[in-house]
Amino acid sequence: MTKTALITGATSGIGKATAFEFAKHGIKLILCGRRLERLNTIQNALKDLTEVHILNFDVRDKEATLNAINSLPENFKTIDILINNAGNAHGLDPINEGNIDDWDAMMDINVKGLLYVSKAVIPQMTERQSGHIINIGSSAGKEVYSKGNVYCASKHAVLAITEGMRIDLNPYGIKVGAVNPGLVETEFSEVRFKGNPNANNTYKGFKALQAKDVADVIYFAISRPPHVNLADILMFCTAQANSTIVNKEA
Ligand code: NDP
Ligand code: 8X3
Repeated sequence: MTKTALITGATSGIGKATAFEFAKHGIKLILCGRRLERLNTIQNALKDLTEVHILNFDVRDKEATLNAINSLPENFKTIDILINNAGNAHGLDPINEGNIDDWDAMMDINVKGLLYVSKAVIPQMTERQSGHIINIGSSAGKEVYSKGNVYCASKHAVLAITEGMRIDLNPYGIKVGAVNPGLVETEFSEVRFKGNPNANNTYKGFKALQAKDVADVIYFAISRPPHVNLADILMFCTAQANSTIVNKEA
């Protein structure tokens, strides 16, 4: 039977690559993000592979999130797979110099936004006693690094929420897991360093993970047999050993 996946943060990076990977396998898609033009372009690019419905909302907006997901058309109402991917880092500052707006953005989007989307989707999964939720965490959710403070906290929270979901949704047969990448070359650094022309230096001197590499792993996770759940995947590019050790060319 054709499955339907809802992907947040589908306008860019990991979410967009996951949409393309899922479409190749004929999975019906509900693609979410704030940049409507991009959603339209992606919907158009995928329309020959699968059915695509777009939802244009900001995950920080509780009402908009619940309304968008609750008002899906009949043929997209049953969500089998939820990929909670929307998120970013904002800033890289020592805690004593951190910007409160950056802190709000990370906690509101990465943590509360993920909860709002999950709140809109989980009841139908518990009712059907089936479903699969993958939360995109980070190596930053496993290990705190210098100046990572609040971003790391938000991703530690994603991991705690993932574990909590897996425990609470266990009686309903719902699969819950996290995919936690290290450095992935996406728009992530542009957002983190807001307009700084050196933002992309983050990925210079080594081959970082590409969005498609992460999408491949997400597809692998959702395509396992019914009795198999990949609970927690940590993935790095070969050049990266942990959050602080990256083997870069001189
Ligand atoms: P991108 O910046 O390329 O993509 C981020 C996506 O999140 C965009 O589609 C953006 O859509 C969406 N998004 C951001 N804020 C909001 C919001 N308020 N409401 C709705 N959607 C929002 O980054 P990545 O693809 O790299 O990031 C995806 C996830 O992967 C994030 O959770 C990130 O923390 C995580 N991650 C990234 C790593 C990396 O090194 N790149 C490593 C580990 C984890 P739009 O702006 O259109 O709303
Ligand atoms: C993104 C990876 O190392 O920039 O979550 O925090 S890192």
